[in-house]
Amino acid sequence: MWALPPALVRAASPTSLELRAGVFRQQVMPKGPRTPVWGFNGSVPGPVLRYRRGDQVRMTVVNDLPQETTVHWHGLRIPNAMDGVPFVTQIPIPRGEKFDYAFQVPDSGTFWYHPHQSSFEQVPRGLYGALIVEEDKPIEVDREVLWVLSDFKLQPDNQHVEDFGSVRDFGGIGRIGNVVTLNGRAVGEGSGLEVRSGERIRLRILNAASARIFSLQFLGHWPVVIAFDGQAVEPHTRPSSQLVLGPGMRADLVLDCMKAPGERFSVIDNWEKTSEIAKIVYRDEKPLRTKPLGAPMELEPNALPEPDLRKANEHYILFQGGVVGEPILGMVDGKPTGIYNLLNKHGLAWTMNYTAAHEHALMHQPFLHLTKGEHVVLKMINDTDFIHPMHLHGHLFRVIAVDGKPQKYREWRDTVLMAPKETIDIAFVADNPGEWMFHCHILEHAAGGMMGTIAVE
Ligand SMILES: [Cu+2]
Repeated sequence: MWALPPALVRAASPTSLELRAGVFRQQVMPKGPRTPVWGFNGSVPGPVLRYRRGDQVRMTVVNDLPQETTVHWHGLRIPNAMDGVPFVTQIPIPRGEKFDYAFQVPDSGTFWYHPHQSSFEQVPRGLYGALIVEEDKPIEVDREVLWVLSDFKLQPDNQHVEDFGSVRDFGGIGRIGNVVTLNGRAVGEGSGLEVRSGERIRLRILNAASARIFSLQFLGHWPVVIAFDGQAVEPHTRPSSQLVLGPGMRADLVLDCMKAPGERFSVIDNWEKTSEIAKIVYRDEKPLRTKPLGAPMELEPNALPEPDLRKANEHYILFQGGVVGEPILGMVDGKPTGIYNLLNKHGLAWTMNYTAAHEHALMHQPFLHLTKGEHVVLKMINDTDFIHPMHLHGHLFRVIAVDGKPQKYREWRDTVLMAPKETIDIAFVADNPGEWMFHCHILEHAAGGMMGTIAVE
């Protein structure tokens, strides 16, 4: 479990760094052979990149993979040319070559990085890592812990099931692994969070899975959510203390460990069936304090442009498709195509505003044109029978309403879960010029057509 004493929690990564995407073996399962994985700098997850707000960062990505790649800096509001989207913001990095990313880190928070090229294969093979930007004045905690959650789909010999990119995953619920991982290792006996009674932990959680949704519950504890997707939210506990994280989403929690020395509690995921993700193990040690630390939990918010709903323009996005539900008709490469041909001829299953995007054919045909500085309400209408974590690049948005019902926290996010048949209103100011991806972060859905670009010009 990656825990650092507070003194070491200050920014630690060099602002100039080489990130090498390569192939190697890692002991994922407690027993049996190591698993051949793809990862950054020889580990899954890749190195934790840790900066301060305003740092000027330079990252040389070296591609030692058997295919081309890019790196996307998920949640960071950076210039379009650095966004790492193949054929939209850059030519993918060929095998054996490198690309320099350089940008200033604009916001504090918990972010991450991963390829945007063939992400349905490259991410679930292990190419992902956390990128943390410290607040100027961090809240007071005893220590920080990072949990990167994901999964692998492994055979009994610990090798991958080599069915990346199957049409069944594209049109269904995505590639769900049979091995849940925490910081790159299968969850199980070793997944213990050792704590001292009385201590306050800031727990940063990232869901880096390609398709799996987590609904976490900390038995015996009531963690307080202080940020979603890196952005400060009014500190609050979730109903029944359930924290739902779709692919790509992050949460920062404050965990006051107020149970007695020697006690143990499970952290469970009960999204579909209940399973244990980790154990909170209290050391047999004199409590650090007997009442929770009284320090404030509010994070200093980032200076995000506030959308004015009175002058915002409304735009609509209709999502259709999937292998369950109404048959659909969509446009592929400018031609109307029925669901049968969508799937069987093109390997596509989803449409946004009646268009199914080919990964390499979507460039320069944005489905929405916004004027720089425009205040926007996007009404997302999910006409499918599936849940989708929708992710916008280059901007943060406020979640305003769900099925017309105003939201209590109106939280800032870069990825929002859209339940089947649900309508979600998000609002933002389109202030970052360029062509920005807007796509489902179930990476098989994105590859299956559920993506497009929004032009800000
Ligand atoms: Cu989706």
